[in-house]
Amino acid sequence: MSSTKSITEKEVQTLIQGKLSRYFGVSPKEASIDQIYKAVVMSVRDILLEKRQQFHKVMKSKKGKRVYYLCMEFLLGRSLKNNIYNLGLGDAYSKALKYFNLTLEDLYEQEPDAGLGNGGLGRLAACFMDALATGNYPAMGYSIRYDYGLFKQKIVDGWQTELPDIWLPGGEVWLTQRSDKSCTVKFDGWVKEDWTETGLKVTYGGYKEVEAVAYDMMISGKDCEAVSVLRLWRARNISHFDMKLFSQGDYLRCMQEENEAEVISKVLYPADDHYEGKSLRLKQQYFLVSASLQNIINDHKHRYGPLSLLPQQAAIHINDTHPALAIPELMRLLMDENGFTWDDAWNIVTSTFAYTNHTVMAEALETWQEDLIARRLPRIHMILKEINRRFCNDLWARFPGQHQFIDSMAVISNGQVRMANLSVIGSHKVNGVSALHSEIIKKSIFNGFYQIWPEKFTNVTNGIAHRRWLCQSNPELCELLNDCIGDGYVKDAQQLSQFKKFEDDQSVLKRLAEIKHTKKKQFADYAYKKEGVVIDPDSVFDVQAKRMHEYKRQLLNAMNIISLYAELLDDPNKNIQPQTFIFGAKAASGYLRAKQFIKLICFLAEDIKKHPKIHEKLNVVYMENYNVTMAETMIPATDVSEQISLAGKEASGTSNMKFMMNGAITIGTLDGANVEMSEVVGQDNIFIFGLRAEEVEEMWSKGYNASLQYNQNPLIRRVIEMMLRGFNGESFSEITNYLLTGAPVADPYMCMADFESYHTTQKKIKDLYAEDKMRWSKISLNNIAASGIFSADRSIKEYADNIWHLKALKV
Ligand code: 26V
Repeated sequence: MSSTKSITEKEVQTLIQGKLSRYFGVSPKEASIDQIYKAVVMSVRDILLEKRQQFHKVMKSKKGKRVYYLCMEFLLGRSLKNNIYNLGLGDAYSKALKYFNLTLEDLYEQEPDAGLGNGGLGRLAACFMDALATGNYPAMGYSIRYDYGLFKQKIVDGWQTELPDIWLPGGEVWLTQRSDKSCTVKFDGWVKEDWTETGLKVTYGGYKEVEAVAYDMMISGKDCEAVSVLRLWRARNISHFDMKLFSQGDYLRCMQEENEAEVISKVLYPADDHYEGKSLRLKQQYFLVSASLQNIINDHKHRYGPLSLLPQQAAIHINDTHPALAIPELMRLLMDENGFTWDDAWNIVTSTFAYTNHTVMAEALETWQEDLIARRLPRIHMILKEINRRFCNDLWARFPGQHQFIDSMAVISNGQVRMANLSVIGSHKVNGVSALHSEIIKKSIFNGFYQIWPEKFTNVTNGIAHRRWLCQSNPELCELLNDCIGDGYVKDAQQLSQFKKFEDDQSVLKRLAEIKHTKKKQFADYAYKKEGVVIDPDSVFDVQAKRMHEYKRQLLNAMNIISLYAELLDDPNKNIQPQTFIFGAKAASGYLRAKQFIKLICFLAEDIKKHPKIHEKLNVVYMENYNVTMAETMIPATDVSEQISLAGKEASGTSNMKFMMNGAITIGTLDGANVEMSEVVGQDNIFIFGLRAEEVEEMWSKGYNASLQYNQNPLIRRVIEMMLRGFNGESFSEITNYLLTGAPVADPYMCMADFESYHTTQKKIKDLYAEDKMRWSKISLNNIAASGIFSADRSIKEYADNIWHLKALKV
């Protein structure tokens, strides 16, 4: 296969010019920047398509196994820079663009973020597509082509408001419509069962059909043969115009039907914190699952023939429970459309699926009302009942009389369908996303299943696409790394460990500090341009960037800032390390508590500004509309990474890994992947504080008393007092009530229990920054050197080896 690196500047220029003339009818001189951006994307897309086709040929001839990754979210961000970097085309494109009087950076700025995800779960899926391609694994992701991605956040007077994210005008150019892959998905209607000589015959009638139209996006890997494909489904009304209705003048009904079908792929659900049993969400899930499985089955039959071979040829991954209806849907397709018996179908299903759990938060666990499923998906409902009946029968035989134990594992109970239980029962492997989380699920939500099938449970610690999060967003640091250890880490992140040899090299440490300063200046410029805020790059940048949620405890961070503010109000001349606390976070639109936290932080920021002398030392910045692209400039500029969730609640976290790899020093609890970070980097190079997961459990079982913390700690009292008195003219009594007297429990995420420990650890980390810059750089270097294990390449290899039994394709 010819390498894309051999494509010349001249060829690129001709490609772009061709696109401009063919699609926009303009010459290079007449073209607008938007047209040039699109022409450039089209040219990259062509290169990717060509590469994919060649890989496809090899895949076909080798008849190897493939992995299909089902996920309701892919938080991709921008793609142009990633693809040009991965394909090694930076030089050719930069030079070709001179002819158009543009730089690559100009064009990167034209691209909207593809924000088809909420947070960690969706970004992980995107990072995995990159690692799959780089590892030469034959892979396909499936999701929905939402018209609107995650909302745009606008903060008006401290209050978050949401605006639609219209990404398609600039983003669609990455997508190739595949009319040949369309299929239909059926909803509603009735099911009739007839016992015939050959067995049970199921007839499904009276349904409404929706067309699923495929759109493919190619995702490149680095210096490899493979290209991953992300197939996104769009819902389209089947009969565009019912002419009869139309000629009778029933235009509105006609339109309404079209609307009902197409609304399925209109918008991404903007919550990742609590589950709501909405009919539209159920339809989205089934739409994704049904279209994808039909597609997988058709391809399989076309390529290999008998479906009995499916488990040898396909690994299908259920990413969180959102695509769990894939389990009954594959049963349906095998039995109703391909004549399999229940037992044979069930064998295929349970050897094909694997499932990842991403949360233990009770309110995020999906349970659908049984009657909603019965109405919308009558055939799936029947199959679910049968899965449940057979499973419970088996359990009764094994555990006679243990009613409660059996009920806790049932798929259907009390009129609710439990998707997590379904996912475990229908999969051959179940994994958590960090060592701690994988232990917790075995002890808590899946304990019963763990007793029955201990071998089913495993761990794969999350990882990040380090080529995006390090190589592309921090080229300055990569230059230093290249000088010290060569560039082997680009394809093998574990080689970052060689950087440790330089921990006492003063010139390297000095360069590291300079690079951080450069990245901080870049971010300060960006923040000024974007939001008009002034940030001092000589202050320490302390960053918490992630979804706004009680369990992530941005409130604990705010409480510590308030205590610093109190100290400086008492003594404005106090000599402290100037600090900038930066927040980036969206709240789910209906999550009022999270919105109050945003307001608290914004008003606190305003209040501090009223004291210029204090403001010089203590600055709070709330960055509006945090997204992937913002993260790419914010993370490399960070000195202190805040990973302060209540222990036991954050399944893994992935921003913690991105910060670490960019040399930030972590202040965090022993939660999620922080535990493994502290193991690999060593206690001396991370600032751990607070209760451990088992201490949290113990405290709850004994009865957590929030007001005790308040009574015992004068600093907490002062903080609460200040919140009550208010900032920027507004009292935050709802938050103080939440902490002190909240129902059903006060301070449910134990901000007060961890306050003291957090506050002292904050002081330690800031003192270190103020007093010993060389030691700071040394710790920073150690974090970079130890971070290689958190590459998504490693995670994907573990999935491939231990869960999917998938081999990389050697070309
Ligand atoms: C839940 C729900 C509930 C219903 C409404 C829509 C919706 C959308 C997403 C979710 C999933 C929440 C789970 C999640 O995002 N977990 C995060 O997964 C990351 C990747 O494994 C992990 O690093 C984070 O710790 C974990 O919170």
